[in-house]
Amino acid sequence: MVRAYIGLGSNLDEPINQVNRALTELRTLSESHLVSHSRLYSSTPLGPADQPDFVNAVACLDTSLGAHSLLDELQALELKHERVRIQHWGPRSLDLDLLLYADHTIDTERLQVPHPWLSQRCFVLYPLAEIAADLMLPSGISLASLLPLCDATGLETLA
Ligand code: ROI
Repeated sequence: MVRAYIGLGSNLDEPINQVNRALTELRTLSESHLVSHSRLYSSTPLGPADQPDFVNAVACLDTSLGAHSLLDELQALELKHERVRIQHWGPRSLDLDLLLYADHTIDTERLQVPHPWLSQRCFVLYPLAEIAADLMLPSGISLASLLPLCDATGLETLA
């Protein structure tokens, strides 16, 4: 079993429902067990500002799937949510990002792990810290040391 972390994000078609539904669906992934997930957060968009705020969360999964098989399953879930991506860095109904896959570093055409922007995105780091406060990234940098470097303006927990 490998411990993986998944970032969830949505800002279209009832984002809170999209993320809650995706958390339920993550429980059904094959050869996997959903260990925990963060609360839901609202965050101002990174990228074009003329789009709705996002709802973000992070989930922790133990899985026997290989990283690429896990990616396949995550992309299948995105499709179930009729993922639309109209413009680059624009609004989307559901994003599922494989953030971390144990301490592996993966760099293929389809998949980069750790997620390339992980350490700069407060809407990923804060929910991640909620469920994995002591996490070390494969680079040897601790999650805790990244949090103060990240501007959390516009990030709020949802009740
Ligand atoms: N901005 C926020 N706040 N949250 C996201 O999940 C998110 N996802 C994206 C882009 C468009 C870069 N901006 C985002 O893909």
